[in-house]
Amino acid sequence: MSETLVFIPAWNEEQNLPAVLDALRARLPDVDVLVVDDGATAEVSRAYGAEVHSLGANRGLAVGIAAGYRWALEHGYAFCGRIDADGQHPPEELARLLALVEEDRCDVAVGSRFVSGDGYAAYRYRPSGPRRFGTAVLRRSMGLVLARPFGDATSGLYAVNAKALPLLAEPFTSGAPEVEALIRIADAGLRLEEVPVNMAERAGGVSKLRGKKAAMLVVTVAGTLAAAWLERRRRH
Ligand SMILES: Nc1nc2c(ncn2[C@@H]2O[C@H](COP(=O)(O)OP(=O)(O)OP(=O)(O)O)[C@@H](O)[C@H]2O)c(=O)[nH]1
Ligand SMILES: [Mg+2]
Repeated sequence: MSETLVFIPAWNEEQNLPAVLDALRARLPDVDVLVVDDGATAEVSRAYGAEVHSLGANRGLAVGIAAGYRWALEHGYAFCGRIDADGQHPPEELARLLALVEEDRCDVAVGSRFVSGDGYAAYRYRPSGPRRFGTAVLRRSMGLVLARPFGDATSGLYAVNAKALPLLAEPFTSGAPEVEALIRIADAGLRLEEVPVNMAERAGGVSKLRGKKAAMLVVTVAGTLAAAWLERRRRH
């Protein structure tokens, strides 16, 4: 057993998983790999050498994320990474994030398209149209709630150490689990780093985040942030 687990939430990603699992194995040969499967991906995941945690039916991304961290917690891993199954997260970027937590430079490292530095140019990702508005609103409100700037609050590219696992293994109650995760991490006083990374386009299949759903996400995120803010005021 490795001291690091990398998990991949996956729902109907059987076309994309072979390339993702091969690339992950090539760049990070020593980590254990878990696919949190909501359907259609168990067989291909095993064929490409991953462990599979099947949820049996489509339970939603929020459930899949908590299940991945819970697996890492219950199996005693010291470090845990998360990448998407659609090929958007290059394994070399995950490797950079994992190095940060392994070197104890932070407790949680989140890969970000919207911050610059370390040779990553500013404005290398310009969301288009409605997404630009959504990300701007989200960035401002995250800044308020976390009391620090945070550019890419819906990123799913993560590396965390064991201190963060109990927080992230608890079920997420909103439709914006990544935002909820960041709030939990900040509230617990863990060291959080937003790290510039490059991301690719989804390799194939359809995004679960289109049209009405994308608009709903903005509403959901706003609700999650407002709830966190009210909860804080109640406690003070
Ligand atoms: N287990 C599980 N995984 C899911 C579910 N919904 C999405 N995923 C996975 O979560 C990851 C992110 O989903 P995407 O549809 O790519 O969402 P996104 O990256 O925010 O949106 P795009 O930028 O348009 O790709 C992918 O690996 C999906 O397969 C779900 O209901 N259950
Ligand atoms: Mg995606």
